[in-house]
Amino acid sequence: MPRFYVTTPIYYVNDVPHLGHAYTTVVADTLARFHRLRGDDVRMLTGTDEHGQKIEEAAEAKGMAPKAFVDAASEVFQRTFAKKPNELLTEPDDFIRTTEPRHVAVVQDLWLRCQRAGFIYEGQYEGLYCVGCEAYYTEKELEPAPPGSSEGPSCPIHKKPVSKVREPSFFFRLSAFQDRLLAFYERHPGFISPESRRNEVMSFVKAGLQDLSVSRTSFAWGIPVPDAPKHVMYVWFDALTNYLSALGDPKRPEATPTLGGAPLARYWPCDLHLVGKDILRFHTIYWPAFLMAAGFADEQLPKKVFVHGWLTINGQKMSKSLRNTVEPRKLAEVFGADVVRYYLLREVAFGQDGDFSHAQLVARYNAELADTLGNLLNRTLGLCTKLRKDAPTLDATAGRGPLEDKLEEAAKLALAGASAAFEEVAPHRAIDSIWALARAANKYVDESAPWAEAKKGEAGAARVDAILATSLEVLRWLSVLVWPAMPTVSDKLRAQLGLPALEAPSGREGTDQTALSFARAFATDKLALGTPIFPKIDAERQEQIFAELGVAKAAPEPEAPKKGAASKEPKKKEMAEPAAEITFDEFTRLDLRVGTVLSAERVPKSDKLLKLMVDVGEPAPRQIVAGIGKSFAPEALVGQQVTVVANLKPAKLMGLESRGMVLAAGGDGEGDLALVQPARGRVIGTRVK
Ligand code: ME8
Repeated sequence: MPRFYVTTPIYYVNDVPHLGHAYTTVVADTLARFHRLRGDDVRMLTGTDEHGQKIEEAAEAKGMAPKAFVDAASEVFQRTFAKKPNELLTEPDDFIRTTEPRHVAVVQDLWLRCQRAGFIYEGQYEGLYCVGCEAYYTEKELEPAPPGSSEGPSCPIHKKPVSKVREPSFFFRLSAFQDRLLAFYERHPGFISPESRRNEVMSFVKAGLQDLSVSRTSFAWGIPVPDAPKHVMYVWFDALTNYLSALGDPKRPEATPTLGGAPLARYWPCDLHLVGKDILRFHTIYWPAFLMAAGFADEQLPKKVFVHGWLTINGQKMSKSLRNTVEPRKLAEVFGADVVRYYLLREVAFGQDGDFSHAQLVARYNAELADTLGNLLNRTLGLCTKLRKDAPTLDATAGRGPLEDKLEEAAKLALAGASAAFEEVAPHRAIDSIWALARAANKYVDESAPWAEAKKGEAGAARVDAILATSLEVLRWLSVLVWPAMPTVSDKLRAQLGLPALEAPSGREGTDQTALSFARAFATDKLALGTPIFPKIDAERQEQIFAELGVAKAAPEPEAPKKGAASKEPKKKEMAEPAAEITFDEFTRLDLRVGTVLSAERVPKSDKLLKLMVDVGEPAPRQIVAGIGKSFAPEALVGQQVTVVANLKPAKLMGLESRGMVLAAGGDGEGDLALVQPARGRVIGTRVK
């Protein structure tokens, strides 16, 4: 039975839910929805991390007892991500809190199993601890104190001096797992994604692992160590176990409660842990080592940890003063939850660092939602009303031609591309594939020109029906494809198409609703052209929205100096030596044009090169060989507008003539290029200057 168990990190309750938390949770929810649509038996888990020194101190600062503090704080996370309906339309199947008895019991049991197997022993800890990270540091990893300062070295993430800790402690024999972890990573190359993170972890483990202090005696807010009441457990031993405790304990089915009648063990091992890059090592080193120590075989370990990058806000590090402008609730109120979800999924190649920019959100909203998907719906339904008002069905069979074949092909490519991308945890590529279809459909309406066929009277009638039925069918496909990312937009699309909302419940196997067949006839008696789903945001409205959110007022925080490898801050590109100055006349010698990609295919034996046919407004399209194949699936480029250097001297690449160049930004990593595109659709051939 196909199953899919996906988790987010459990969030610390000393903070309020912010855009970073929303990011991981929305991606998890979108992937969970995709699997539900496919008919898989899905379970999605999120929750709150409520123990540890950091939380104890936060409660104290508020003058509250820790339990009362975490109850209130967890409730805010539940309202944001779990209770229905919530601001971002996320629907986890469970919300785990680490203060719940069901969690505590499983953590203590896991501890005992590690201890009985000889992997936990008692000793004395002496070292450096950062409360912000709830992590131990070696001298080498810290930032030295400024010369002349009386303070000690600082945490590279929190920039605050670490504390010296000397106390009795239990240790986890992490050093014993170095070889086994490396062998596990070798045998399961997909365990850590993306590849660059896998390499990072492997080098770290190869350099040697030290035993880990896993209990503390200097504070009390934690899970008690069994038979050692003075000790509370290290918060990461406690927190990581949530992924298991929420399911009960598969190693002890007799002690395992049930979920809807089925043993909880049904979802283990976990298919996908989604985490930010800040908590990479905890999930890829400690977590499998704890499980191995407790007797889990390799095939009982989690299948994949996908590590995503860091979001900045309008180019700034996320900070308390900026957060109010990007509170998930406020954004959803202003733009709608679906739009926020779309933007989070679309803007950043999942895995890379990226920026959340309000201006870019509005630009994408207008170009991709209003002008592309919204426009396709409005014009198609408008044409149906205008040209075939009272027809109860439209049949494409008689009037079908090569344009319909091509669009059906594009729909199949989009479905295959989006499905593969969702499976590969690349939601941005899934969206690319889906929007390639929406663009192709708009182009199809332009090219097939049903209004011109209608003018031919009887002679054009079959073509009119074929064009309208085919456009409606593509919209039906789109309503299915967008559901994981934008569930209520899907409902609205379907309501206007006269179709029932999709339902794909969790926790049981269902039919595969993505197994679409391309129907030749469309029932039109229930079509209901409604108000536009995505009304355009003009400059005035944008100004209003920004004022409402306080976007312009958010004062940029000064950049903290970046040192050390483990920085939580995003990398900002150092501007390389600027190129030599040119005059304006020299610049105008560059002929930059807006073009549209008509077709794209991989160049055999190259993973980097794509052969594109690009329409730049000339009588025939141009062949351009572009080195962007690691960043884009060919089908995702079809229909995209690009900026072309049109007067570049032709060159041969792998034996293929290339006439021009497609502009893209980035490119010092694997697959992180972004196309340079006009923010709104432009007429093909428009000069860029
Ligand atoms: O680390 N960009 O909790 P946490 C992208 N309790 N993602 C971000 C982000 C940003 N700027 N800020 C936060 C903890 N996140 C532990 C986890 S798991 C057993 C215990 C997201 O509240 C991202 O997923 O600090 C990151 O890993 C997580 O929030 C950290 O949340």
